[in-house]
Amino acid sequence: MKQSDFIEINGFKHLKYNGKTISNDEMLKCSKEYFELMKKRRSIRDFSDKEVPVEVIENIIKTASSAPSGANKQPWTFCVVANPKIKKQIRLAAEEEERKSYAQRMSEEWLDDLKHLGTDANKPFLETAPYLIIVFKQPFEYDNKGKKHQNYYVNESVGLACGFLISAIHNAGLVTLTHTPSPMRFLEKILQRPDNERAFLLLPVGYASDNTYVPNITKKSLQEVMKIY
Ligand code: IYR
Repeated sequence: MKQSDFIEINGFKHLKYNGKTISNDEMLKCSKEYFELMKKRRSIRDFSDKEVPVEVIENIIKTASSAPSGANKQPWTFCVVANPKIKKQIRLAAEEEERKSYAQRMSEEWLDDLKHLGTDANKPFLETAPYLIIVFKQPFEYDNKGKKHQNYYVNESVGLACGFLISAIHNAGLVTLTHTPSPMRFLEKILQRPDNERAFLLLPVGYASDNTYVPNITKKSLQEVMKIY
């Protein structure tokens, strides 16, 4: 980096933005290709136990952690679980909560809305998938003097990081599922997270098992989701 690539604005060092500009034709091609890639993503519930190199998981998490966040606080932690004993503990605790949810906590309408997905309280993927990524949000953090500081737009920020995470998983040729056992406090206990962290989302990561079928669902049309003013 040359000295001239930096300037000072409002007393803070700024770096010359080096984004490349591409032609409209290239833009069209790239945007179409990315759409073609992403529209093949599906939530997978049947996992193979085939191993995944941990470096791939590291790259995926580096991608997720490059997401924008309120005041660039990056209020997240990605816990990666490969240990079969911890996966089993998580499965047992998640299934206990899910049994209560399916039996008592979820409304008739909610259960009806889920019927076509074929979900239930059994979560074998929590043990079969080679990795579980548990995303924690940090509503506040401590500085090195132990003083508490609030973070900003925490749900938005961590939601964005999870979007990046899911697209990176798909781009690597792997599959995942956004699993939301509720309530999720058991994850904080099992993984012994500090008191400024709350479980946000659990994503098993790996390969789909052979001969996996997925629900025949469609996405809303562009006309339904995009309004031009
Ligand atoms: N968290 C439960 C139920 C569930 C809820 C929604 I909204 C889904 O899209 C799918 C499942 C579970 O993981 O089974």
